Amino acid sequence: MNGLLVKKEGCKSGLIVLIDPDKIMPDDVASKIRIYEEQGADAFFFGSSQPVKNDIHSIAKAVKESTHIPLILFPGSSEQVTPHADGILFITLISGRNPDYLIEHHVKAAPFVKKLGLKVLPTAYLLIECGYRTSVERVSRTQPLPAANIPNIVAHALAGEMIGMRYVYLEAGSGAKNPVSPEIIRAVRSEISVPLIVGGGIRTPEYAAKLVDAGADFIVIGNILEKSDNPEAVGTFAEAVK
Ligand code: 1GP
Repeated sequence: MNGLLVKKEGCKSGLIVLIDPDKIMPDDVASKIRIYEEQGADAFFFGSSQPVKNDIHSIAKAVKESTHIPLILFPGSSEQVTPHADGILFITLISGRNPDYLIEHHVKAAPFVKKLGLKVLPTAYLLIECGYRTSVERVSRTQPLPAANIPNIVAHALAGEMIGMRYVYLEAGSGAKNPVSPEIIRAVRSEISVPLIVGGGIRTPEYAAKLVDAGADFIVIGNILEKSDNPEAVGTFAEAVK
C-alpha cells in the first residue's frame, strides 16, 4: 500500500481520530489537533456522512497545517474532496445496493483525486446494523447488514477483498448505540487478510481494547471526543489499543 495507513511496528493496532468539519469549531482546530496528535493519534480521518455546511477546504487546511500525522479524507460524497489532505479513503459502500455509492460518486471524484495527487486507499465499507437508523443509512438510502448474520458480513468483507479493495471498514455509524461486536470482528478477521478498520459508537478504551483483541487493526473514534471537553481522552484510547 502507499504507507499512509500502516500499523506502527510493535503496536497491536492504530488509533484514528475522525474530524467532522461541521462538529469542530474553526477556532479550536489547531489546539485540538495538536493535543490529539500528542496523545497518540496515528492518523486523522476527515469528513462527514452528511452534506457539510462549514467551509470544508479551510478546515481541512487548518488541520493539515497543525499536524505531522496523515490526514486522510473520509468523504460522505464526491463533494467532500479537498486538496488539503494526504490521501483519501476511496470508499465503496458494499453493504448497500445503491449504485451511487457503489460507483457513481467514484466516477465523479476520480479525475479530481488524480489531479490533486491524493494517495488512494481503496476501502470496502460495510455498514452494520446498530439498533437505530444512522445518518449513513439515511443519506445513502441503503440498509445496514444485520448484525446477527455474521456469515453474511464475512461474505461481504471477503467479496470486498477479492474485488481488490485494500482495507475493510466495519462501521456501526457515527454515535452508534451498539458498536460492532468483537464476535463480528473475530469472524471477519479470520477470513480476510487486508487491514480491518472498525468505528462507530466506540465510547470507552476498554471496549476499544476488546475490539483490538478480536482482530481490529485500526480503531476510529469521533463522537466521544466531540462530546467531551477533554481532548486528552485520546491518550487513554491510545494506551488501550496500542
Ligand atoms: C464514524 O466510525 C466513525 O464514521 C466514528 O464513529 O463518531 O461514533 O466515534 P463515532
